[in-house]
Amino acid sequence: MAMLSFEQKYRVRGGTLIGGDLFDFWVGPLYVGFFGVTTIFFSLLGTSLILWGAALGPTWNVWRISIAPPDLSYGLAFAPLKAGGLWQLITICALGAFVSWALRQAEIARKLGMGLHIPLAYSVAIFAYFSLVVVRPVLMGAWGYGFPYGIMSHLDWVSNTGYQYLHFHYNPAHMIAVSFFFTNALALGLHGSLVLSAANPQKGQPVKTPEHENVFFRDLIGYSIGTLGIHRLGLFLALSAALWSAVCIIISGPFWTRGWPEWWGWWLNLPIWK
Ligand code: UQ1
Repeated sequence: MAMLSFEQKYRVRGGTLIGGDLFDFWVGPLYVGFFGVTTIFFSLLGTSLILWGAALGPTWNVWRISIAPPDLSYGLAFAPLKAGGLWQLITICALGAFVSWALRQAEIARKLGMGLHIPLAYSVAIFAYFSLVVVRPVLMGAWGYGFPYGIMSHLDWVSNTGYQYLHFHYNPAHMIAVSFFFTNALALGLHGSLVLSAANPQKGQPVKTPEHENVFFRDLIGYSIGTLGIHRLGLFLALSAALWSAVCIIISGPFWTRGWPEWWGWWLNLPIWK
C-alpha cells in the first residue's frame, strides 16, 4: 500500500488516552494530540528557563553555561529561583516533556493498533534520567545531589561523583551496565552489517533473503537467532543497559557509601579462605 493511502486509512479519530477528540488531529505529517500540546508547552517553558538561567550566569560560552541544582543545605525544599530553583523548575519541565512524549508515542501506537514497545522502551530512558535527578537525590535527602545542566559541568559531575566512590568501575552494577552497552553495540554492529550485506549483493545478483542471513550465522557459529529474535535481543540489551545504569547510580550513596573497590571485600571475607 502506498504510504499516502495507508496514512489516510489510519488517520482516524480514537485511541487517545485522555480528552477524547480534543487535539485529536494532525498538522502536516505530525500527530498533535493532547500530549503533543503538553510536550510543546513543557519544552518551550523549560527551554525558556534554561535561557533565563544562562542569562543570569557568567558566560554565554555554550560549553560553559551551567544551571546548577540547589545547595545541599536546601535539602528537599524548593530553593529560590537564582539558587537552584530554576534547576528544579527545569527538571519538572524536562520530566513533563519526556513523559508527554512517551504518552504521545502510546497514543500513536494505539491509533495504529501497534504494540506499546516504543513508549515502553523510551520510558526506560526517562527512568534513567529520573533516577539521577529525582530518585537518588530524594534517597540522599537533597536536590543538590542532582547533576547540573551544562555540557562541561555535567561531565565534571560524573567525574567527581565517580571519584567519590574511589573507582566507579568496581561498582558491580556499573560493570553489568557497561557489559550490556558493549554487547548492544556488538549486536547492532552484527545486525546492521548483516542486513546491509544481504541487501547489497554482488553486481547483477538478486538481493538476498533472511534465509541467507540465517545460513551465514549457522555457517559461522552454528546458530542463528532469527530475524525477529535479533530485534528481541537488541531491545533486551538496550533496556538492560539503561536499567543497570539506573541501578548503579541509585545504589551509590543510598546503599553504599564507601569506595566501590572495598565492596569486593565480601570475596576476601568468605569463610573458605580461613
Ligand atoms: C541472526 O541470527 C539474525 O537472524 C537471521 C539476524 O537477523 C537479521 C541478525 O541480524 C543477527 C546479527 C544474527 C546473529 C546473532 C546472534 C545472537 C547469533
